[in-house]
Amino acid sequence: MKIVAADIIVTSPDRNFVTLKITTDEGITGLGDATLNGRELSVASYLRDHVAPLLMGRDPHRIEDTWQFLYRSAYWRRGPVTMAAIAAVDVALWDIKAKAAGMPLYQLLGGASRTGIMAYGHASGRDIPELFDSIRRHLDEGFRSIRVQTSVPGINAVYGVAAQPSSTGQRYDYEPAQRTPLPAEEDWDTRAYLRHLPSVFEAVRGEFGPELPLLHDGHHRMTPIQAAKLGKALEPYDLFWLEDCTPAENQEALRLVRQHTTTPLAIGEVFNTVWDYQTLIREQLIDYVRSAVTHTGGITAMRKLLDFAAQYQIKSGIHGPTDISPVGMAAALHLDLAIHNFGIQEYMKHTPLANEVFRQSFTFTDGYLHPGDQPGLGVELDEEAAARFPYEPAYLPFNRLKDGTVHDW
Ligand code: EZ4
Ligand code: CO
Repeated sequence: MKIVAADIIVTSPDRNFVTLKITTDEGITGLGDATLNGRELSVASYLRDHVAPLLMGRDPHRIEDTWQFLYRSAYWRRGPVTMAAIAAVDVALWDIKAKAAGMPLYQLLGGASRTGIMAYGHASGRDIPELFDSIRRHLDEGFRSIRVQTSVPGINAVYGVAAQPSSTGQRYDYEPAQRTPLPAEEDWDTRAYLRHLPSVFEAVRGEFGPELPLLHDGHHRMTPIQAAKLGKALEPYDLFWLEDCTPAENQEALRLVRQHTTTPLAIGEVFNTVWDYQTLIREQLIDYVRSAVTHTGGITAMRKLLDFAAQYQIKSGIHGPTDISPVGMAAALHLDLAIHNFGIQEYMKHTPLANEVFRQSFTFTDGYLHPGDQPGLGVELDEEAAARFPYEPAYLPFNRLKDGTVHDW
């Protein structure tokens, strides 16, 4: 088999998605998700201008060889744009291989290690009653694990809270990117956040009991000592995990956090290679790997990363916000089903328009996801529908402290 075409489809059904479609001389096609929220066109260009010409005539079955060729021949290694582009090629080739085999992709990864994939949903509220309503809604939808994000008195707009005001007047639900010519400005105050958050978890545990797994995302905003303090303060509420407590490109920062708290730690949605985890995994400084399949070099690289993590009893917690397209989500689900050290899967439903463009066969039943049993990934792209929604510029917000200093968002 030979690759005869590699097309890049940019579409914006409620939000931007970049999709790679690889076609073979036998007429088999494979899809890969190349979406990098707020920087979409850079990956589209990387693929269209620099990678697609290299794929022509190659044997699509040679996935490992193609991965190593794209990684090493670029000379300029790693980084979110490069690794998102390599991931898209990798996932598209796995889609082709599985379709050629007539099997759902998870069968090629070793087969199912479980019957369903535990997913967590995202509850949020501007105050406690609104938060409780949101948690109840998620429980009614079937979620059995819930991420809790909340407004903080004294801060106008906090990451992860739906229905807050925005400096640009546009916001849709939990999706933080906004279709605006400039990034929205949000405000931040770590002391106010640290004072407020434990009382929210106390209220949630009081209302919903000790059983429900609860998660929280710190979104890279604390220093190590602040993160240690928060982890300790949250211990009575038995979190499933505290995510991205510090900007973890400094892996050593987690040593200090770890010495002070038994709250489980999850990190890595902005990472893109195994090297970003080297110290974190070897020293057992985290409990969950948060990488997206789409941003960390695809299934080939994620499998290696998660096998490395497994040696240290560290589990998966694959990134799954709406900026991962249904193609990227399906790739995550096939991997989740196959690996032994699965932890939990983030899941945020896409909008009806997105579902019109990407026809999916994965299911969500009683809190558990399953990738389905269609050959390949099980996602089809409706290119006519995609063409109806042209790219729209969108940016993630950024943060300033009270005195105007730019802070981590
Ligand atoms: O802010 O994917 O845990 N999930 C997250 C996400 C990220 C977005 C950024 O594009 O932190 O909501
Ligand atoms: Co996160």
